[in-house]
Amino acid sequence: MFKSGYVALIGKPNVGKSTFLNLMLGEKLSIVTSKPQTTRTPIKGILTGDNYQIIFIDTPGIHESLKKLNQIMLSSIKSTIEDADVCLIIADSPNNNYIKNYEDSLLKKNTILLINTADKLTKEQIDAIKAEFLIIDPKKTIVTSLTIDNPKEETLNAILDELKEGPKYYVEDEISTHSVRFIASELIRETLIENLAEELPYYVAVVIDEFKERSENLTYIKAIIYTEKDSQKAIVIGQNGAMLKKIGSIARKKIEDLLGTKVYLELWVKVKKGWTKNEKLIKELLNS
Ligand SMILES: Nc1nc2c(ncn2[C@@H]2O[C@H](COP(=O)(O)OP(=O)(O)OP(=O)(O)O)[C@@H](O)[C@H]2O)c(=O)[nH]1
Ligand SMILES: [Mg+2]
Repeated sequence: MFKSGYVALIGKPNVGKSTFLNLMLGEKLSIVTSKPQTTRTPIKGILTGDNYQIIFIDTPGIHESLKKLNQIMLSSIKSTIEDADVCLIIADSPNNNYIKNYEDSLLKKNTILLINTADKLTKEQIDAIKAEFLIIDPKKTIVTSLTIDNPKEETLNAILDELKEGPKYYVEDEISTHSVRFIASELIRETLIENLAEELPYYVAVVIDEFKERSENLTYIKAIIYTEKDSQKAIVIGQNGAMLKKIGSIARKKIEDLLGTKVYLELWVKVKKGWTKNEKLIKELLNS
């Protein structure tokens, strides 16, 4: 029997959802940083085996902010849960009150609870997390540490137990529906998050303006980094352009690994006044 289905990855910011996706796919598809709220748009990753196909949807972390950008990021999560066949919830600490807001949708689904960073948790904390999720009645609970234990087989089997017979939606070698262009813009954003202090990463967006294969071994990419204010633009550029140069050189190497060619990366910084507060601009910058 061939099994297939959609698996939504749900959890608070920074619990390891994107780390999990990359582990399952064996590829870096979703960006990962040590800071919360890294993932902004749902990222689809496809894992195909001899008798199964799983489509993972990596979502932005659930949190309780009222800011416009955050609300737009969250609005997609409920529908992702509703469209999924299985929900895999990742938690790395107690206090998962958000779950109450999704209880009705989650109770209709088969759910798996993955307790991550077990290396850092006490037995009491693990028991507290398990108790919090009793209300959604998980089919299975896995206690692990994604970066240490490599729980790929165990989670894969748990997911396959919950999936039903279904079609092969995508061809075998397709691991994502996202373009390399989009993934390249995410790698630039990941580099910005890693190198900019404090809150600033939340006010930047990256849009690829040109993406051209100049030859078999050289790709030319022009990307625009948008900030909300002139003062933020100045920080991204840095003194004598030092910060932008550093971002460019780190991001270029990541994109070269992705594409397998040399990359000529040109970065521009522009101001789009108040973009994180304007629904139309948010949609434009997040989806281009
Ligand atoms: N110590 C430890 N760190 C981990 C583990 N799993 C993930 N991390 C780290 O936790 C951080 C967050 O991981 P992400 O995968 O970006 O988390 P996320 O849930 O996708 O976060 P958002 O996209 O912001 O919602 C990264 O620095 C990971 O390397 C683990 O098992 N142990
Ligand atoms: Mg993420």
